[in-house]
Amino acid sequence: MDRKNFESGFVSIVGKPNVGKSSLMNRLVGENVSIITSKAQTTRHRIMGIINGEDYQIVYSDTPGILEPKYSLHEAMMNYVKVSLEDADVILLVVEYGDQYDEKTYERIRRANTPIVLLINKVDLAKGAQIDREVRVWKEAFPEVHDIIPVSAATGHNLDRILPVVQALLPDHPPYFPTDEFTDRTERFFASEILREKIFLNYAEEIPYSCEVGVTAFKDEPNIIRISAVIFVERDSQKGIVIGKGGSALKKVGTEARKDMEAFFGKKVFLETQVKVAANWRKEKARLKQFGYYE
Ligand SMILES: Nc1nc2c(ncn2[C@@H]2O[C@H](COP(=O)(O)OP(=O)(O)OP(=O)(O)O)[C@@H](O)[C@H]2O)c(=O)[nH]1
Ligand SMILES: [Mg+2]
Repeated sequence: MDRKNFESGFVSIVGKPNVGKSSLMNRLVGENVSIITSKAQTTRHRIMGIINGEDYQIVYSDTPGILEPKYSLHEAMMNYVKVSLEDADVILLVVEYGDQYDEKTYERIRRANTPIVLLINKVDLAKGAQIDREVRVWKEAFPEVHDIIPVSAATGHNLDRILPVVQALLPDHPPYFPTDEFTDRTERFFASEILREKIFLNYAEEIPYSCEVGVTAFKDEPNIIRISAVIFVERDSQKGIVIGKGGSALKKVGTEARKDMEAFFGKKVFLETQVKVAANWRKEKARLKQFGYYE
């Protein structure tokens, strides 16, 4: 293949929690690489999603929502954001309809010296004229942005406008990844994320934030994938909540996760789950390292 005119680059999707970064990521990549829930701080990692064209490769990075760190897990999450901003050839800054510019969050993005495409997401919640006004307000508050596109990850509105804008900003570069890959992450990672999504969806208050998932075995056999996972909680009292009366809560979570895993891997899955305590893991660097948050 003639690689002379090949364009390739890193496109980092950043923004505050819950604005729809992962929803956009999945739409742009066309695969469910990132989990999505209505709760803030769903995404904890930098996850790459790759699309390949005839003469280009785009490596999107989904990132955790920008926040003020309160414990070590948050620090690790914000480090993913920092590195993704440093690596970026293009920044896709996502805000949601109704958001306003604030210096504290956006100042360092402004300083990144990288072209910024601002996506105002969730415009399905707005009326026509309101969208135009919102675009004007952002343009005034953030004049450095290269382009502003009002979009909806939910309805698909204007999503086709993103690719040409991003493509025009890609540098000449050979592909970073083999052109048949759509992510940098392993099957084990996706298995653990799918289970974590079901935990976010099924439990209230602190539980989702207190849980981490580790996949201890992933055996890809001819007709079935056998997966063993451990759900770590922070305190003994949380174990009972996660398991539920007679194991009912955990059973529901496990069934929902298994179904999604089967759809994702395109294969029958046997999923076995256990709940263990990893005391205060969110604050313990050594634990976070073990869970894959630090290299
Ligand atoms: N109405 C509407 N809701 C949306 C849209 N895009 C995403 N959402 C919803 O917003 C919520 C958050 O979406 P995510 O994609 O998980 O947001 P995120 O920015 O990745 O969130 P964190 O990972 O927690 O930072 C979910 O309930 C989505 O269904 C949209 O275009 N319109
Ligand atoms: Mg997310």
